[in-house]
Amino acid sequence: MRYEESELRAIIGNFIIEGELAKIILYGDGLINQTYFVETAGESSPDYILQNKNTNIFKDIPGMMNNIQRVTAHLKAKVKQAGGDPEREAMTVIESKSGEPFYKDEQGNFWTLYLFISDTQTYESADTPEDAYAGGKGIGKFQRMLADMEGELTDILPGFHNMRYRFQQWDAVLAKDPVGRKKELSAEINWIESRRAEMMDFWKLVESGEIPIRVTHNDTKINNILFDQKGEVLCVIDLDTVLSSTVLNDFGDAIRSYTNTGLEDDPDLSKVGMDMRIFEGFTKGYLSEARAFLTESEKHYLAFSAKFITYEQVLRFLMDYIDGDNYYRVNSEDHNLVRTRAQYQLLLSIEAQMDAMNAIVKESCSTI
Ligand code: ADP
Ligand code: GN1
Ligand code: MG
Repeated sequence: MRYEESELRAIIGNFIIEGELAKIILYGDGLINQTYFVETAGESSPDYILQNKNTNIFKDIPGMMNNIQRVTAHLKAKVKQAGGDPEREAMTVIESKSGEPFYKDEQGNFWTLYLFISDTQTYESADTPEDAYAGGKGIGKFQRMLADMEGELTDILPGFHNMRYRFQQWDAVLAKDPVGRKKELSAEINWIESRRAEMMDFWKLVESGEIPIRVTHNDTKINNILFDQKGEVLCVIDLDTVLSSTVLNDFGDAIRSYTNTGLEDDPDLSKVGMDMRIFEGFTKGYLSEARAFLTESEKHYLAFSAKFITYEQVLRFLMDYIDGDNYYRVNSEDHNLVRTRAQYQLLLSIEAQMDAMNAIVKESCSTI
């Protein structure tokens, strides 16, 4: 839904902001929330980022914002300790006039406001191993700073990267086949079924505690990092999905998006594949920060996590297609199927390069 400027002004009136409101413009390339840049008059007052939260996906905004406040408070303390600027190196949540980290309007829509972090750049893809190294370092540092945060976060997206839960959803959708699409998908369904046992074997290690649960970001795409003008990572943003999970999900999902030579939904499968140079850059950057806290089991499954998350993405796109396209925004009737096939192509490329990926992880663990 698009809002008029007068409506947005009224919404911002419910938050405590510094300075006088100048203008509000639609902003960024996010796919989930509606984001606006809020400019105030003059140099002395900060600008802001206003977001209309997607309540179809996020059912517990108060729980989500409580998680974000805990995470940002912890990050800010770490940044201060290291002599950095806590308002630039961590997100700052602005409270509403009633003291809540969000504003709920009369229609039940949820709005959040953050300090705008100025003089930054964002990227849509990692063009060079150096970009990938910087991104990997950013995610590794984010996890390192949160590694000693006490207590689990509220699970606001139950089962998000949980393979047991995903298979429950999968079995239910296949049994229901609500729009009759299953009959043409025997090859695609077999892609999932033929790897089911391998994926569950890994997930059981998370369930048994062999692979630890930590604070994780869960949406580690490159456009969720703000870089400074020199190309160094400044701040990890888009904290909507911070959860207690395995750090391997963050590594795997970043590899899935950074290393793909094609698009996530590329109809031309010859363009899709994993670029090993980008894998190497991201992995080295990540391990330069994460090597210090990762356990041997986590290091052992690092390369595998890229396969795991890419497989999960194939499953999620295919499941949404069979379900009749209820979750992901689609541009055409077969968009989720196109996405499924493109992500499967990426999965095959990852599988074919697994030995080389493991060798890079091993080398990077011992030489950094
Ligand atoms: P979505 O959940 O829809 O992906 P994001 O939270 O990632 O939304 O925000 C969308 C875009 O807005 C980001 O990619 C970034 O360019 C910009 N952005 C978000 N928060 C800030 C901030 N605090 N300071 C500067 N830019 C921001
Ligand atoms: C969704 O909107 P975006 O692209 O940041 C999804 C991710 C998927 C991704 C695939 C909350 O994230 O898990 O990997 O699409 N986010 C949610 O592009 O489901
Ligand atoms: Mg985003």
